[in-house]
Amino acid sequence: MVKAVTFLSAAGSPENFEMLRSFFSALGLEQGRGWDEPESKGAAFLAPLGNIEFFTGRAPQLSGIIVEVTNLDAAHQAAAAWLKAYAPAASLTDIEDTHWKSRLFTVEPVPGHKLTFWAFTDPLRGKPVAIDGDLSAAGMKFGIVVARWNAVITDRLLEGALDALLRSGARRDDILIVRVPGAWEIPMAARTITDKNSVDAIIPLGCLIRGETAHYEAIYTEVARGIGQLQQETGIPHSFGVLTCENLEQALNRAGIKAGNKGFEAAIAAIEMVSLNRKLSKGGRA
Ligand code: DLZ
Repeated sequence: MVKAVTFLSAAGSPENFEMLRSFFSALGLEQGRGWDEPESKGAAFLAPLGNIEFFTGRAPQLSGIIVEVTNLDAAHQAAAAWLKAYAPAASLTDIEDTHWKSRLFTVEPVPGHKLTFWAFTDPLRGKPVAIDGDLSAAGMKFGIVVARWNAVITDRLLEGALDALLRSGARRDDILIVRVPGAWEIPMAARTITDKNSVDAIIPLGCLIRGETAHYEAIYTEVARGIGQLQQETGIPHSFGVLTCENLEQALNRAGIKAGNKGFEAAIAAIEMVSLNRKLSKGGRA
């Protein structure tokens, strides 16, 4: 059956032929098998997809060879660079919007060889590619486990987490806050909460400072492993709001001074994962 559709175009002269070959190569089109015979020469360029389209009604403002691209701005830049180097007098339009949710530009690298490059403004045309969790915490229950060690930092993480939950619609009564001595104790408390209380997610908050913690690596590895394992075993989302820092300054920066508040971020991640889990357990509808 049909194998390929070929658009044949007479270059007009050997100079034009070379110019067109150079232009299409510059635009990144893959070269196909051309020919070189005594009486004629041909250069082929391949596109991954070809269409034959018919229409009635309003014309879609396209002229010459029509090339759909994935990145119109990059194609425009490549065309402009080529024209500047080889054909400064050739015409290149600005990128403009069309009436069919696309953008396009036209270029005539060689007189009589007009090309229209275009791309959809929304290449997915409204179809979501991924299922995302929403950021509404209404109707969700959370357990926050916060370490007392380095409280000057962990109190700020707690403030950030509560801010995120309450601003996203959680009720204060639906947030259980548990304090533990240090980061080491977080997984154990988290396990008891998930066993004995009905929560939708756990938000662990702690702060380990390398310079002040002789067995930093040992504590950190075990806390991270414990929280990860709990998440896998219980199927309840556990975010990770345990800071691991070189010094107090770095910790302060991550607790709201400069680089955001990791408690806030951990709470948002928990909300998103609860929402995502709910969607996935209902069959994955976005
Ligand atoms: C012992 C200790 C040290 C040295 N440093 C920290 C730390 O930086 N952050 C933290 O959350 N906890 C620390 N801890 C306490 C341990 O996590 C644990 O609470 C104690 O060893 C008691 O089991």
